[in-house]
Amino acid sequence: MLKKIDPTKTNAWASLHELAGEQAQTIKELFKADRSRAKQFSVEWDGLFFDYSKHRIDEEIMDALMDLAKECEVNDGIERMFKGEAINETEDRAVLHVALRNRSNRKTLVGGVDLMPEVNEVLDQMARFSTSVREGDRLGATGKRFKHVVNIGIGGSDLGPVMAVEALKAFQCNMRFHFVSNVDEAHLVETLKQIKAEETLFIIASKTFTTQETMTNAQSAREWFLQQIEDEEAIAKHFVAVSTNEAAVTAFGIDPGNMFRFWDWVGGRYSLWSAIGLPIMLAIGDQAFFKLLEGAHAVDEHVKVKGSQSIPSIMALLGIWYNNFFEAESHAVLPYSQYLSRFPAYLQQADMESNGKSMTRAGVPVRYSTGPIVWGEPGTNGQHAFYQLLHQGTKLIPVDFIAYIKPVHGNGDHHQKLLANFLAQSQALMQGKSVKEAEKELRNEGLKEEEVVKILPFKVFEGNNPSSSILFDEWGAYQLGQLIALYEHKIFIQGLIWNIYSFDQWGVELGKQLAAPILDEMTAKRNGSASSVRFDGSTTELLSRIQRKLK
Ligand code: G6Q
Repeated sequence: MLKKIDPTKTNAWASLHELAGEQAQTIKELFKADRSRAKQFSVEWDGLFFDYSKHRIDEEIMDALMDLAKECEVNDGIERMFKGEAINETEDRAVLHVALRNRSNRKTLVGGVDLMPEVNEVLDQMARFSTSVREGDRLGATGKRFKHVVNIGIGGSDLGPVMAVEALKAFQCNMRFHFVSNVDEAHLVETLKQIKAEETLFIIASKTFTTQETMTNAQSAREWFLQQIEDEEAIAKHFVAVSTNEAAVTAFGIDPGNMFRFWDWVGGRYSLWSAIGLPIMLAIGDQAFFKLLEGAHAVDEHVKVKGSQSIPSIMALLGIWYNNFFEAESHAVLPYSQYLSRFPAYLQQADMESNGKSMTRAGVPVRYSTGPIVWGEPGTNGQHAFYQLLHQGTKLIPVDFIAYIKPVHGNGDHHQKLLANFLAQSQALMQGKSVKEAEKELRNEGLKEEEVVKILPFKVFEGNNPSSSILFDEWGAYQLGQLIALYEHKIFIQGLIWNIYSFDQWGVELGKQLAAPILDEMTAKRNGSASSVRFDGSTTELLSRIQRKLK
């Protein structure tokens, strides 16, 4: 069980409050005062460079943040997770996505049973399957090779694979990958327009195999398929399932032999390392998929050894510094890579579903701010849009910039420009532009005195906006594994300090229940039955309008 420590009762919390109040020097001034700052506040590790020198921190503040981690017993929490304790207490489950990428194959015990043989067995099954599809040994019902893979799943059974397939597109085979998640028919219909049934492999991905959206899309896809290929037996060749629920998979009509298992100790949003990652393996091949696991495993080992001193822990503590001592409400993640265009959306779920909690582990409401609003878009696109608010808005928004040094493609010119922008933005956010600098610029432009006076206030940038830079030497599956795992551990460590449970998601479960009575009501009305449920006035009004218009 995780310890239940109120972070606000620690000595470090009180010190941090004082330090935040006393802070007089800007980041720019801190750089001027200390030439070794960039070296002191950066970590070079396993082909990546984590620069956190552009933050409102000094040695004393970092020491106090580390003390906070110590007083909240972060290392103890990390150890309990790796040991397979049921740290997801509200669901009485262990949290072992780390076992899925345990490339050392060291024993990982739950209830005295080693999980690794089962994990490896499923990985082997995935590898055999993906190789046979990629190499054309496994064909569709009419003897054609698969050209399309359609993954039907939502939330944790969608966002990870979507993000990773996009992130590693440069290394993909020539099949096309589609992801259908929304129950809005448009998502499925527009996908089906692009494919031919006889060339398509459907993956129905659902941990529970009961999720409304996924089951609805899966049924419709099945019906569509049978309209194209009028042969029930062809289903076995074109539909596979990824789930923990064998009974429901069988009931749906998928042969258990075409099912890839995972386990209840894998949370949905932490499941891309499991069979949920099957589309990723199909896209990049089993060897590259194993590299992805290796990258994440390397971070796991780093966290195990370094604990609260690890990179994810530093990321977590910096987040807490702004979230709890400067009232920052959000956190921007800005990858300078088109391949990472879905990374912020993926992270939104990973972070906000994990740490969007207001109850402590002791079951009493928190009295402090927990998980931030996570958002972002790739650079440089964002620069031409919302960066205005980062530079001159009224909100404090810490930023993570992400990039890799070696270009994936040959044209160095594009990449140089991309990296120049990556560097320029973090620099500008920190330095800002003083009145003096802005005035000099305007005068150099040859503006008249009265124009300078008029326009000057709008040209000033306060600066002192904090950011981290995560810079990889190169880009590939290994690095993506590292990147995701860095954030996973960051999220966990923040949850440990905030004294919340990061691995349940009752808010999401609520969403799964809410629509049911309304849908029942709609069906009842369509069948001419009397209303059975009383809704609030607004819902009743909206519902009857929908029904009137649908008649
Ligand atoms: C993830 C959440 C949630 C879940 C989806 C899909 O951590 O629990 O996003 O992944 O609701 O659930 P199924 O995989 O059971 O369909």
